[in-house]
Amino acid sequence: MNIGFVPILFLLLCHPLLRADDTSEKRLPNVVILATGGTIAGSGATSTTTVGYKPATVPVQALIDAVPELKKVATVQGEQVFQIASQNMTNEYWLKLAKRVNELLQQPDVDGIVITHGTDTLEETAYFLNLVAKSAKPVVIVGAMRPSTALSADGPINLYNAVLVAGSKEAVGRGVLVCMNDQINSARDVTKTNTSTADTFKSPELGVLGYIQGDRVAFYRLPARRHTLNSEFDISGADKLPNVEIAYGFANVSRTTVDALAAAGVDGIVYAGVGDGNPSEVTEQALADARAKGILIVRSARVGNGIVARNSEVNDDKRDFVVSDTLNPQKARILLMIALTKTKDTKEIQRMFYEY
Ligand code: DAS
Repeated sequence: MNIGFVPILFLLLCHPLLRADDTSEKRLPNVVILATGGTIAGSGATSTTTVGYKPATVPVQALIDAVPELKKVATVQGEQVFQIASQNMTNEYWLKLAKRVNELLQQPDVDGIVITHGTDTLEETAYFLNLVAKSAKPVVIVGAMRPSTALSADGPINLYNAVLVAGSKEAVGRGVLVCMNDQINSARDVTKTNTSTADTFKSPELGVLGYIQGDRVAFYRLPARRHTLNSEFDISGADKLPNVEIAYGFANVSRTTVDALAAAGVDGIVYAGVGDGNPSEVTEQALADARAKGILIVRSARVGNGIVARNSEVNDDKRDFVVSDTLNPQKARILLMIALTKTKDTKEIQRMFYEY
């Protein structure tokens, strides 16, 4: 049951950065930078090496030292949580990062958190934290599309902007945010849309939440779905997460992938269907057979935008499938994984897909 916006509003008004009489107004915000790797921490052989560089080589303090302007806008401290190219992200890394984020968010002297991250799975880490971070304080995820050694490296300005947003009053209560290319996107809607360009992160059709221009943080929208303090999920006691994988749809698809996942004993399968999440007759039967073994099935779509609706060309009621609403397959996988830490009831899980 959605606890609604009013209690959140009350919590926000108690937030140190929002209490006008508080001395916190006079000091710079305290922002912790948690580094995890990626291109933002990458290095190449020459200043024009924008492909063929090595990600995840530059340590967090060097990232901070490369942007002395940070001292103008926040008091920052850095922590190297791990150092990976984010295509190697795992549930274990996610749990480690989420627990450290939540520890820091409970500290009264921490006003916001920035996470430097590879761009390949950045949207997934952002959405995972959007579901499990337990604070209204800003959590901002940032990456780069050019390594730190490149001409016009985008990492330094992205990091500066991310710290600005993480220390801002305006960002309080808006869920986990992704700041790159002067834009502020919500964790739920943002996705990587280009393999190599600096403007790769977009929220197609649903749009950005705001912009950073000069030192101004400007918001124009609030996220519509539940997140952070308004989330029912808690991973504080978890040391592992359910195993959910994705099967991809295409013309002439066979049941091989779905059967292999079922045989591997996954807890859930997200099907990236064609059109509005359609499996072929062959793969629909494979999904039904997997469901009969107790595996949760979510129909998402490879299309990337729009609603995957219940009982459109598949009788989801009869098959006991869940539909992803507008979540793309990689994000539907995260919500199903987190949902399975609480329930296997498909009606409850469908409610979650309509609320988060
Ligand atoms: N391989 C990419 C990653 O670490 C590099 C990047 O774009 O950050 O996600």
